Amino acid sequence: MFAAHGRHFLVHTATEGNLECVTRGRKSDVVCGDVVALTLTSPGQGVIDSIQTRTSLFKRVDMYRTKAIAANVTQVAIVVAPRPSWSEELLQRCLLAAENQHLPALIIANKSDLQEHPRMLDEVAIYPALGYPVISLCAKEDIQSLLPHLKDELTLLVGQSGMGKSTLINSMFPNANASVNVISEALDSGRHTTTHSRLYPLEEGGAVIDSPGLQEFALSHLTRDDIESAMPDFRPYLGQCRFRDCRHQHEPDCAIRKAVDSGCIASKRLGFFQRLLSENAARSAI
Ligand SMILES: Nc1nc2c(ncn2[C@@H]2O[C@H](COP(=O)(O)OP(=O)(O)O)[C@@H](O)[C@H]2O)c(=O)[nH]1
Ligand SMILES: [Mg+2]
Ligand SMILES: [Zn+2]
Repeated sequence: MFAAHGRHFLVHTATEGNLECVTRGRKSDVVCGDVVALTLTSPGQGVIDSIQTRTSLFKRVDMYRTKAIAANVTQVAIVVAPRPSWSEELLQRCLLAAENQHLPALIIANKSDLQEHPRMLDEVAIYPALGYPVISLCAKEDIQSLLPHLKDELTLLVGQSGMGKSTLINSMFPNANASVNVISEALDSGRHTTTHSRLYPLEEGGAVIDSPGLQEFALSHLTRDDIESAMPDFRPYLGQCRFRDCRHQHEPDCAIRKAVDSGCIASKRLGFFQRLLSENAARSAI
C-alpha cells in the first residue's frame, strides 16, 4: 500500500497497476508500506483481504495515541535543517525509536545553502561515530550524495515539518508533486502540509516514504533497559557500573560517567538519557 486517502488505499500491483482499495469491514489498520492480499472488485478497484506480516513498524507516539507511520521500512532517514529551528532532542528520539525497531538510521542535514548550516553540522558531528551517517545536502539543488544510501532500501523520511522532506521527494521524483510548505520559514514553525505517509518507488530499486512532520516524539512506552540498549554509545559500558540499577548520576564507580569524563560518551547523550528516564519515572508514578 503506498498512499491513503481517507478510507481508500492505493495499492500497487504487478498485473493490474495501481488499484484504489477499501478494507473489509471497518478495520483500517493498513499502513503505508504494507504488503497486502486483495480481491479485484471492478477495473481499478479492489478490497484488501489481509496484511502480510510486517518486518518492521515505525510508530509515532504522543501524549494521546500511537500512530503507525510506515511498515516494512528497512531504514529511517531523519531530516534536519537549521531553519525553522530544529530540535536535537527530537533527532535523538527518532534515532532511539529506529534503534529500538532494529532499523539503521541516517541523518540528512538539509539546507546546506543557509549560513547557519555549518553550526548545525558541528552539533551533529557526534553521530557518525554512533553508526548514524550524516549526509549534508541542499534539497533544492542537489541530492546526488543521498542516492547511494537509498538504493534497494525502503527508506522512511521523518523529521519536524519544514525541514524539507517533501522538497527532497520532489527533487528525487520530479513528477511526485509532494506538497511543499512555503510559508513555514517566515513563521519559524512548520505547518503540516504532508498529512499522510506516501511511498515513492525509486527507478534504481528501493523506495522512499514521505511522512507528516513530527513535533514531538514520546518514548515513555520504553523501559529503562530498552532505552539503554538503544543507545550505541552506552552499549559497551552497560553492566559495568558498580550497582545494577545505577542511574549514572552520582553513584560511585559508574562506568557511564567515567566514559563521559574521558570523552568517550558525549555529555549531551547522558543528559538525553536522564531526561528520558525521568519522563518514564513520572509516567509510571501516575
Ligand atoms: N534554503 C533552503 N530551503 C529549503 C531547502 N529544502 C527545502 N527548503 C524549504 O523549506 C520549506 C519546507 O519544505 P518542505 O519540503 O515542505 O518540508 P517538510 O515539511 O519537511 O516536508 C519550504 O519553504 C522549502 O522550499 C533547501 O535545501 N534550502
Ligand atoms: Mg512535507
Ligand atoms: Zn552508572
